[in-house]
Amino acid sequence: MASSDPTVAAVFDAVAATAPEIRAALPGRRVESGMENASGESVLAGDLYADELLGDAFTAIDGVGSFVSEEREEAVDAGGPVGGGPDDAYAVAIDPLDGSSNLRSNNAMGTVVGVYDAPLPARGRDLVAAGYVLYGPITTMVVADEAGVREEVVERAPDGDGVERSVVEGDLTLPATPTVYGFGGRVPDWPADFRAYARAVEDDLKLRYGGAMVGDVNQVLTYGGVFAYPALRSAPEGKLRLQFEANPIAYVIERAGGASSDGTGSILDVEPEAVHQRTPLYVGNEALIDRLEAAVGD
Ligand code: AFP
Repeated sequence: MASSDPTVAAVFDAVAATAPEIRAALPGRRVESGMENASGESVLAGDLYADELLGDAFTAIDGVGSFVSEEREEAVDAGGPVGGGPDDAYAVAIDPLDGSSNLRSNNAMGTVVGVYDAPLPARGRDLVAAGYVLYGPITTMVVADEAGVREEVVERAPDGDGVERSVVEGDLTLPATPTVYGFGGRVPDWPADFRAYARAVEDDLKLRYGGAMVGDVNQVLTYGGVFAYPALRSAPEGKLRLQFEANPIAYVIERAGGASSDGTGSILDVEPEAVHQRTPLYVGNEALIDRLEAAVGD
């Protein structure tokens, strides 16, 4: 069940088509590239490979005018004016390999994608679709758009030519009863108000934190609960990037019936200032996000 918008469908076709290639390349690309990305983080060969594959794929899509990536300093022109007009192209934002530090420990990783109908950096409200690939025991892709949220299994076709995609959940919604939580950063680095919230939440929920946002968010989307990479005492803006991590994940969770916050309101309303700007990210069941905003809100 592809998106009704042909460009959105083409973007997720490209993401699905590259998923087996990225996954197959991971074992050989656990090494440091010796480079740092625009966020000052060390880059693995796997990050660069995924970024190159996806960048080439998006550039080939007529309806994509530009894209930004965690691994690239500036937006890449993909051939067309971007804006909200009927003939304008979309802008795509990607985290090509989210959780790449999990490569050494052989844990879950993912690819995050957001499709905006505005030039980047853009507000999350300008998203027309968002989703992620999860490289877990199996490769799945979650896609959220105006029709809702669905989960697909993505496998290489038996003849090796292309991929087979099967929708395993056509109407993915956040379970009403929360059961898991996952909070990033180090406890001593949590501000006192968040630490108090965390202590209260952990009495009711089970800890599920694997160090890759995509895997941890997928736990919340599967079992209900809350994921946070909070504002830290050492980094009040948190760690995660708005354009290609927080906005797409917030869009998915809100489309699935949950809520998102930067501590004061929906992530999708955060004012965009720069492609690599960071934001605290809290997503999950609405009541847990309301409690979070009551605890840390200004
Ligand atoms: P890497 O891509 O460098 O592994 O970072 C992953 C991430 O951006 C996000 O996926 C995780 O939620 C978060 O960082 C984990 O950060 P910590 O390593 O500080 O827990």
